[in-house]
Amino acid sequence: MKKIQKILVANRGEIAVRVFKTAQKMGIKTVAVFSTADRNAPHVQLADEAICIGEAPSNSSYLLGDKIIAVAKELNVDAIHPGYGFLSENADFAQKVIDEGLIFIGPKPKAIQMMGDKLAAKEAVKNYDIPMVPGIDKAVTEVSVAIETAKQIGFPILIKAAAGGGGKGMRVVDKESDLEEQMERAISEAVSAFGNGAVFIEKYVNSPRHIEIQVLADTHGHIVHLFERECSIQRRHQKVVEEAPSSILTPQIRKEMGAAAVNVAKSCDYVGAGTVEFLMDADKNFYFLEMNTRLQVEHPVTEWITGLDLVEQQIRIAQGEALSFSQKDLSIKGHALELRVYAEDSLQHFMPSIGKLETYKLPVGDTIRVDNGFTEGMEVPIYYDPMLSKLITYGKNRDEAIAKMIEAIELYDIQGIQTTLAFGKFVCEHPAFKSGNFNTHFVKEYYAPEVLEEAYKNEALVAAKLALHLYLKDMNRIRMPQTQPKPAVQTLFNK
Ligand code: MV4
Repeated sequence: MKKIQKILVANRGEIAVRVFKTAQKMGIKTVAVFSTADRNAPHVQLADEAICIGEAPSNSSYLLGDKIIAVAKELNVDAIHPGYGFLSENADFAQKVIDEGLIFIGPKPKAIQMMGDKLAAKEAVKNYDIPMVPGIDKAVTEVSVAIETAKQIGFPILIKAAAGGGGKGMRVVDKESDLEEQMERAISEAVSAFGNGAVFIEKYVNSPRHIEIQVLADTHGHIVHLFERECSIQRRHQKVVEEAPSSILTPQIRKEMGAAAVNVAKSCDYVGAGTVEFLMDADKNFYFLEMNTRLQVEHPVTEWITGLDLVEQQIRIAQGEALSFSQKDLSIKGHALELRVYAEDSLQHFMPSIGKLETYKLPVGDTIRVDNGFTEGMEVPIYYDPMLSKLITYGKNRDEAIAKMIEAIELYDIQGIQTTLAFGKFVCEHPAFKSGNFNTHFVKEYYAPEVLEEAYKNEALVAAKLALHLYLKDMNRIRMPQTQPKPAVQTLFNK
């Protein structure tokens, strides 16, 4: 296959920047597409060419597959990288890209489609010896069938939408008398959210951990896994902190999960970079959940512990190269953490914080990486995902990576909007997180705005004390050696 010489990224923000950096490293020309809200965005600045494709709302710009393909053809682009979100897991878009004679940097449309339907995914992996949560792998419409299934596997059960994923349309049912009502709700929710009312039933796994395996598959039949990421720190199915490796996997379980993930990739004839998600229960049993057929937000932690550039691997695979390493060449070195920094107010129910980045200074350091999509002076658009940047830190071990994360959080200087940085610090300093003894309920269990407010208050008090101390020292030394502090100030100082 011919070498890719020009790539268009059908995306925006930090991931577009991320892909352009590797393309440039590889000597590949780059094309950005952008909406009117992103005229001054870094991804537009960085690309060799940039084309405005429409108005700010995603469905007038970044979701216009046909328009993006037309731009790609017009500019003699060889390949389209979809990033994550937007068109990245749209099988019809991938097919159109191919039909127009371009390369889609990702798996075949068939794999995207199969893994996008959770029931089709279960069907695909059936003969590949993959551990599954007990349940029914067919669409359930009859309440009687649901009751039968629930009795077999035992309550509590979880009703899930076949077209769902990411937690949308899930319902826990504790007892038989709630089942009919919850089924009806789940089905009507699935119809309105996905236009597909198919639901299925699984045993509800209590307080699970979310562990996912990165895989790479080339077009020559080679598949490897790049170990795991743990993403249990989430807030309403939005990941907050991710890490690699997981603090609870043993080498044996890691090997078993890796082998299972490679088999999932095999089952759908996977090509490219993909992620196989598992749930892990308190006894370290793991169960296949779903496969994400894109490069994920949290890919940098895997890059840091393996030394691989995943975007480079995606591009090499897309131009027909065979993987240049095998499983035995891969090992884990050190520990990496990622914090997603959102333009949200952690004290106000994580409401989007809109406004201008009056000050926007990012941390720098040897074991600090920031994947960022914004610059000082930019408005944070209300139309897209509110993630500003990803802060990734590295250490020889987990404790070092956590300490570096806390240090790096404090090096940020963002004025003009609220961010989740302090919330990230709260997580990293929490005993449950530090000990590794946590699960997907961490945020629900431990976080309340009051906890952060208290931390802010203490910080303000320390700052006030320090300022006063310096002020008094200064007065004594230079200006008015005899002057006593005013009583009101004295009170604050002695508190
Ligand atoms: C589950 C589960 C418990 N038992 N399935 C949430 C997102 C979707 N991908 C699957 N999810 C879950 N499926 C069974 N049988 C608990 C969750 C879940 C979860 C999973 C991963 C990360 C965070 C989560 C938060 C709540 C629930």
